[in-house]
Amino acid sequence: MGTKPLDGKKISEDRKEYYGKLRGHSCAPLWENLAHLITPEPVITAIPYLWDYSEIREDLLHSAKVISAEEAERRVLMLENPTLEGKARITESMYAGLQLIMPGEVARAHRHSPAALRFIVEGSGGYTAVNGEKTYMEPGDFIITPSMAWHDHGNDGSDPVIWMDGLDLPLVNHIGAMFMDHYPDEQFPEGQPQGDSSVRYGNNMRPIGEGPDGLDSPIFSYPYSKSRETLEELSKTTEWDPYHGLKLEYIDPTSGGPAMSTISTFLQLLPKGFKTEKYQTTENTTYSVIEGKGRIIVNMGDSTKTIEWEDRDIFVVPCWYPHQLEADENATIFSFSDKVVQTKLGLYREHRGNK
Ligand code: 1HN
Repeated sequence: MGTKPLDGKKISEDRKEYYGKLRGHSCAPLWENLAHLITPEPVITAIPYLWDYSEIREDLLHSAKVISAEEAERRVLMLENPTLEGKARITESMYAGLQLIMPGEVARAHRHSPAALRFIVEGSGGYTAVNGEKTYMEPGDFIITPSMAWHDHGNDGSDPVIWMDGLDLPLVNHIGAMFMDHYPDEQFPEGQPQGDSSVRYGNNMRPIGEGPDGLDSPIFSYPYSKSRETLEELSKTTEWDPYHGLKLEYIDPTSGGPAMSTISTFLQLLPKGFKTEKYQTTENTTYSVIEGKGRIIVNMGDSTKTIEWEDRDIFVVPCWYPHQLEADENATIFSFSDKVVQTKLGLYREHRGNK
């Protein structure tokens, strides 16, 4: 913004002087800015990009030599979109990182207003406790830490445990409603027994008097063993969606709505040889590949960008980039996006096929 209009016309001296005076009064002329403030279609800074797990795994493991989980509080490599360096964003609206917890370590209890998800990438014996209810995590499991829920993590196993964190941090940051508390002890006191929330809410029943609150799912662990089996069974009887293959959304079973109130979460199966039709959405999506390999072909305007992915890679497709997914082997992919927020705000759009 400034005194140079977008169409490159020179500004007259009186206008310049007038604009200078306006700045002094904390005002600015809309007519000089309208064309780039309101664009016919999204103008996005973030770019489609892939983090090669085999490359960054080494960097992440090295972090354990540099800092302890105790000192770091959370030993995480943030995945920053190359065009959003220093902004802790993987896309315009979402944060993602890879967290490492070594055998015997504890990541101390805290809580904050941004909501978080964990998607387990590697290792067994890791656990997270949400308000004192502990859940062990296996690769492919999806775990929710709702806004302001106390949480700590640990590793009772013998190998490093690595997961992807996804947070709505940029959205909360933008709004300003940021809060964080540290629990006085390293771990939050043990609460409900392991598996309690799944028993209570995960069997198509619920204790009477306990209804949905419209926020996050009371089930905070969605094990891969179950979700993978669901995909597998459905794949035998369901027709493939030309734009998504077979894509399921994680839901809050008490409301039928999205599992999280600010982050949409999905698990998707693409059979070997499948290529999706061209698809464009305002969602900003981060993908974490669990099994298989293939590529995503993204339309960049004048050119196309092909990004090859395989298991454990993480890649992003920001808002409004037309794209197609292609699988060379049966592939399962987890993804998260801001769709639920956009939908609530009436902003969500998608376009199927060619224009
Ligand atoms: C956080 O609390 C965790 O609890 C992970 O594991 C990543 C990124 C930004 C802010 C807080 C965690 C985070 C985070």
